[in-house]
Amino acid sequence: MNEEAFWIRERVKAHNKWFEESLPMIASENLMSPLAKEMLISDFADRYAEGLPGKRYYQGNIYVDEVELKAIEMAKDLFQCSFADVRPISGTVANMAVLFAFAEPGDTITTCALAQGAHISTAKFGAFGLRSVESVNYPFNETDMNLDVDGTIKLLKEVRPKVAQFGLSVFLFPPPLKELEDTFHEIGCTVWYDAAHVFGLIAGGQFDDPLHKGVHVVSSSTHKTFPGPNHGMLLGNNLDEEQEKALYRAVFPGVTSSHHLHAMASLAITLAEEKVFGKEYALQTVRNARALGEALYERGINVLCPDLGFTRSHTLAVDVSAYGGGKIVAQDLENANIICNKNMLPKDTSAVRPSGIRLGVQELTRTGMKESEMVEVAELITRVCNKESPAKVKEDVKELKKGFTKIRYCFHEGEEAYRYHELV
Ligand code: DSN
Repeated sequence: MNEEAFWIRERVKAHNKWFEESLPMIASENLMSPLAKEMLISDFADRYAEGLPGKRYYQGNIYVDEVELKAIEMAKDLFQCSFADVRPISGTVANMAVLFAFAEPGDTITTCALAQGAHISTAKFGAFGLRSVESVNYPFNETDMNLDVDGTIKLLKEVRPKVAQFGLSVFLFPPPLKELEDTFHEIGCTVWYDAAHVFGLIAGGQFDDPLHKGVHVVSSSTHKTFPGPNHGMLLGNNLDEEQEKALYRAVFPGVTSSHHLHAMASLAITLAEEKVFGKEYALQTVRNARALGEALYERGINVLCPDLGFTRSHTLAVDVSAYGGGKIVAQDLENANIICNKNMLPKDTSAVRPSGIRLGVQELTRTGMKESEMVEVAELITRVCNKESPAKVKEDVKELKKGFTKIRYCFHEGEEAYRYHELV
C-alpha cells in the first residue's frame, strides 16, 4: 500500500483504539455484533439492487432477495406490524421517504421544536425544508420534558395538520399518544413517529409501543438503541394499499437507488439477534440510564426530570451551565475519554453554546456494564465537571474500560467477541 493508504489505515486504527479505551456515550450510536459486522465486508457490499424483492431492475439478486424478504418478515414479527421496508439507508432518508409519500409542498406538519429535542430533519434547513412543508411546534412541558397534552390536543384541532409527527433526539419519555388518539381520528391526519432513538427499546418491549397507539408509520435508523448497522427502516400499521405503495415508491426511486445491501444484511442479522437478546438488553439499558441519572444527581449534577426518575429511555439530559455550559463540558469530557455531545435544552436559543449535554448508556450497556458501573461512570463525569484534570480522569476511564471491551447481547459474545482495534 502507498503512504496515503497506510496513513489512513493507521488513523482508523488509532480511532478504534481510542474508542476501545473510552466511554462512548453519544445517545445515537452503538456497537454492532460480530456477526452483523461480518455482513458489511461480504460481497453484498459490492452489488446493486433496485426496487422490491422479485421485481428488481438488476440480475444477480437471488440471495439478496431472500435476505431482504427474511428481514421484512422478521421486522414485522418483532414489531408486530403489517408493513416493513428495510431499504432506507439511514434514519433521515427514512424520514425523507415519509415526507415524500405523505406530504406535498405547502402542507402543514406538526412536530416538536429543536430546543425541545427534535431531530434536525424536522427543521426548515433539514428534510422538512427540502420538502417545503410548513411545520408547527407542539406546546412542550419543560418540567416533564414531554408534550403538554391539553395544549397539543388544542393545537391539533386548530391546525388540522396533514401529518402529525412525533419523536425526539433527546427522547426521555414516551409521547402521550394514547391521550391524543381520539384527536387523530377526529381530524383524520396521518400519524408519523420517528422512533430512531428508542427503536431497540420498543423492540425489547421497554418503551411505549407507538404502532398500536394510532401511529400509521414509524421511521427509524437502526444503529442507536437498536444495535445494528448504520441504516434505516420504515414500519407501518393501519396503512391502506395506496399508502403502502406510496411509501415503496418514495423509498425507490424517490430517495434511494440501491439500498446498501451489506447494511441491509447486517440489519437482518440484528433483527435475528434482537429476537433472542432484545428484551434483556433493552431492560438493562433503561435500568442503567436511571441508575446513572440517580448517581449523577446525588453528586450534585443537574440531571433533568429528577421527579420522574430522570428518564424512561437510554438518555439523560443534563444542565451543565454551572460548569461552563455544554460546549466546555463536552470538550473536557472528551479530553478525559468520555465521549458525549453538547445539547440544547428547552431554555436555550443557541445550538452552538447550549447549556446542556446529552448522555446515552446504550453502548456502555452493550459492553456489559450494569448499575454498579454506572455509579463509577457518574463519579468520573462529576470529577470532570468539578474541573479535575481530564488527563488524570482519563487514566481511570481507561482502567474501567479494560473490563468492558467485548460486545454482549448477541451471538458469539465472549472469546469470539469482536475486538474493535483490530481491522478485519
Ligand atoms: N444526529 C443523531 C443524534 O445524535 O441524535 C440523529 O441522527
